[in-house]
Amino acid sequence: MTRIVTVGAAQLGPIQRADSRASVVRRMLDLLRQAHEHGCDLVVFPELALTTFFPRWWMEDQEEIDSFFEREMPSNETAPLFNEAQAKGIGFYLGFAELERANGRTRRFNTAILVDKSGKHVGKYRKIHLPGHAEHEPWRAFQHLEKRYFEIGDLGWPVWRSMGGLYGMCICNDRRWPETYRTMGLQGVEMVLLGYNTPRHNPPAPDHDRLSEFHNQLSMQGGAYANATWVVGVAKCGIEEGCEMIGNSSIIAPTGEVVAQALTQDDELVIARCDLDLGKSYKATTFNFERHRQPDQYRMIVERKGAVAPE
Ligand code: ING
Repeated sequence: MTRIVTVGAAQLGPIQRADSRASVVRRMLDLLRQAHEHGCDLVVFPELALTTFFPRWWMEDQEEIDSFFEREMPSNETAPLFNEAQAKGIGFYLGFAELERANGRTRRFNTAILVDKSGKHVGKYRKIHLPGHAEHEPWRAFQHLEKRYFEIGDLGWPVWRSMGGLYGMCICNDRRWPETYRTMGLQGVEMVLLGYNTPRHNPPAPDHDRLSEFHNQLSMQGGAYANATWVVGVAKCGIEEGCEMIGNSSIIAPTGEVVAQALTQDDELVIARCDLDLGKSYKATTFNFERHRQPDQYRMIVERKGAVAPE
């Protein structure tokens, strides 16, 4: 019996600073309605899907910074999303800024959760590869202060058995690093879900800007093929507070092929029927990890942080 999951990549257009969470949830509910009409089992929303991409600004007032974070999930504003998804029997991935108060400590993460078709919280992921910088760099057209506003994720990259398959999660910059996918590949992952907010302009390397969509798909296609897994990458995009972010949301098969992609930089549902067994032939041959990998030759990958060239 084939295990087909109909996936909806729910790309979001821009969210301006003044846009309320309620207005964003209304847009997400519309995408959920479309997903239901097309028989989707699972919907993937972007990274930091409830607010504008606030790490683009230097802020010093912690209260102002924390206004972009969620203290509970679901909250009053997001409960309608959880209720509607459960009523429609649709699972979903949701990215948001998490503020955790526990054991007398306040911690802040760039987080994603997976909720199954029954509304059960399957798992949580906290972003590990935080790009950008931690100090104010006024020379930049805009800041990218994820290293300042978030802690490095402390949950690893788990894989969960849910909704008939093996699912993993990551977030944005994680998708550029092969280690992300391989960690999940070594747990047999069949579908990696990820959201991203990717400014087109990268101030330290403007010559890369023209290749933004190419690098976006290249990273995910490489991860999908080398680990025989589906990859669903979903953008929040368009012009947010004057800063363009790329769309190019994509659903990529374990073959490495892009099977569906967004055509706009606005709210857009991209749909594909994904056979979770499509990676099996690769896992049994080309990427039979147990048969072909040589971990004792890979030590440098774990032990060395930065590149060290020979004298
Ligand atoms: N954004 C970007 C990303 O990795 C970036 C940061 C942009 C890195 C352009 C390299 C080039 O897609 C986030 N939020 O990680």
